Amino acid sequence: MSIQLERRKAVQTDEVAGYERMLEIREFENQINGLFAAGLIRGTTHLCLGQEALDIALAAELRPTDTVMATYRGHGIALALGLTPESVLGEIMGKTIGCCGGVGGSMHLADMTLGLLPTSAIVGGGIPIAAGAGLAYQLLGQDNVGVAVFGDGATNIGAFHEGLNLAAIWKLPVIFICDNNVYGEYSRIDKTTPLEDLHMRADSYKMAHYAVDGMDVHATRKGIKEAVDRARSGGGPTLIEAKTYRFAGHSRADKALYRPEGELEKWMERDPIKLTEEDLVKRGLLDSAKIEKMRADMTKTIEGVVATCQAAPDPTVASMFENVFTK
Ligand SMILES: Cc1ncc(C[n+]2csc(CCOP(=O)(O)OP(=O)(O)O)c2C)c(N)n1
Ligand SMILES: [Mg+2]
Repeated sequence: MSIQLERRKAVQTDEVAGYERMLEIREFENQINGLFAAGLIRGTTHLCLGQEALDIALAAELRPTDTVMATYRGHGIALALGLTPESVLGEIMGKTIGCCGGVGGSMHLADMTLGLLPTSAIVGGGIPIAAGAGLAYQLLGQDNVGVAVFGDGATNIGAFHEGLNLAAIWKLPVIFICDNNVYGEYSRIDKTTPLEDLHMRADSYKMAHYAVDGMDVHATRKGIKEAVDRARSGGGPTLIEAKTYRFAGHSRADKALYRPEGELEKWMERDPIKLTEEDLVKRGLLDSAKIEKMRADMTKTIEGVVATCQAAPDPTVASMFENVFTK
């Protein structure tokens, strides 16, 4: 079994491994901040800090044969699904060891063996693509599912409504997951969208829909499982709204000064990593000494990944034209 599939299996079979992956995502994103400031990452980058529970829940409930379309805020999803930190950071730093050979960058992460189509910067763009994957599975008679993960802002895009309508009328095996992290770029949701519970929009397509607590890995897994079971058994699509919060700004150096005072602190009381630790300790699966060691080990591991990626070769200019066509 490849290392990627082993990593995927770990989060599906072991809750402590799931917690460890959340730490990996957190540490990874914290390092990216510093690398960006040091000029070692070109272009831009969007951190998923605060959204680790959703990433792990997805990876735990989906099979590698399902298809996932995610957004530019996709580092955590890629790591959770099983891509190695070297292949994700290598891609972000534009190195040949990256999952797309270093020519894609932070917003274009992919691994077809794990079902991750290239992540995309086009807001809402993944929604019709996931519906298309669902249509393919329906026509082929396979019980795989197409999944689109997108932000709250994407629910105001035409592709959201077209994708949901098509999936509903053809009862496609698709799961639409909206990570409602309260902000779309630099705008608070209440400035752009006239309703709070975005999952209600699925009502107009007669589609199953509900919200889940996106800070709680168990609640999110339960919601995704229900949708997966419905899709695999021919029951059609579901819109899930995961209520989360973006701990960082929109991208790179954005300090998010537009946030009301105290809002971040209030959400950080329900930091998904903290909630998971409390749960695992309560159930006797971890204790504070083990947690401290896991955190320290993860910091070292990711520092090692950074060193590996810094030392890795840059792609040639010619490699830009290499994977453009397929036979
Ligand atoms: C089709 C399209 N329109 C506009 C943009 C510019 N844009 C980039 S991110 C963003 C906000 C999206 O909000 P949300 O879906 O909540 O994502 P988040 O910022 O939470 O990641 C916009 C409008 C884009 N990338 N694609
Ligand atoms: Mg958002």
